[in-house]
Amino acid sequence: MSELNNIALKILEKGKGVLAADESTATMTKRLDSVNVQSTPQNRLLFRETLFSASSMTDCIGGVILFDETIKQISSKKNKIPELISKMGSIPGIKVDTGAKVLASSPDEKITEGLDGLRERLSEYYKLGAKFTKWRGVYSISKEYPSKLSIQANAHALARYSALVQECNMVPIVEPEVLMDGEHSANECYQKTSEVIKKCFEELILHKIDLSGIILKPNMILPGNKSKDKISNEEVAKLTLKCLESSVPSEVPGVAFLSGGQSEIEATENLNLINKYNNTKFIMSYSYGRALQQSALKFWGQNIQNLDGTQKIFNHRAKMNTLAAQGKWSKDLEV
Ligand code: 5MM
Repeated sequence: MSELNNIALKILEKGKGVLAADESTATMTKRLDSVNVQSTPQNRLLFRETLFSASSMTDCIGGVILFDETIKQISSKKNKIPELISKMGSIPGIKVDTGAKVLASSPDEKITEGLDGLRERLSEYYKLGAKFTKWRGVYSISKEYPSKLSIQANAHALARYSALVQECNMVPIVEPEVLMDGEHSANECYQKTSEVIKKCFEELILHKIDLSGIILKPNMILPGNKSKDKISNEEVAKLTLKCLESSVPSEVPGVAFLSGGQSEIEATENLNLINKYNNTKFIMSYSYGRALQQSALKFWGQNIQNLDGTQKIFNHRAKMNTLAAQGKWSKDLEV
């Protein structure tokens, strides 16, 4: 077993998943504004270190994706953030893309940037303690999108990123996110997501990536958030599994879904059903941002001194998702 495969399996062992706490400052500011907390480096740190010191970090959270600001911060108890995460029994990771920008020649679409100088940044993050990384490509669905150009360009960037990350002995999380925004049906999401993922693997293979040392972070197969098409959670799970079974090479050890705007319960319920029906050899877990943090953030916004209460809410969500990653969750555990 390669060292990278070991790290990937460790992150996802025993139903553990990933806490995506890698919101850029602009996104984190939106999140904090929504709960009326001022977005300062200290407040961003306080909320995040509260989560990173919660007990579920040991039992449920196999890895944390950090943002550049956070990986360099020192906690109120004088721990470097990656050290705090490691002490809790989890693995620190880092988002290394520099964001999705307008794609020249197809200005309604996005291309993720950040390859220039990436080798040097990776070696700095490695020294700071990161063992894995993340890069997110974003695709929207409409009649003409995602275009062949955006599918090709983002896959190419994800592959070049992955090659540099593995060269630096870290595990790349490969995140092609087909957005939920729009009126499209679940079937259209299935078709487009399959095309996107297949192209990513075509490029990853071309760039000689060790597929046993990556984690795929895809969206689930869902109808658009403005769609008339409504499907059951069972259908979401079955379509998602069908899509991944036919587009992900068998060497890949695991999949960690993004939540993509689903409610906390929906993201947990769908993950649970995916695991109930999973006949593939892939581990199916979570790498949630909003679906792990939303309730905790809302509570903290109203009770900024109550760190125990904030952790309690976060611990519950982490526990529910870790049960779901083993197909052991049920609705009555939510009360
Ligand atoms: C946590 O949000 C991440 C960073 O977003 P920005 O760079 O736009 O600030 C994002 O990449 C996240 O890791 C994934 O989209 C999954 O998060 P959700 O909330 O969809 O589970």
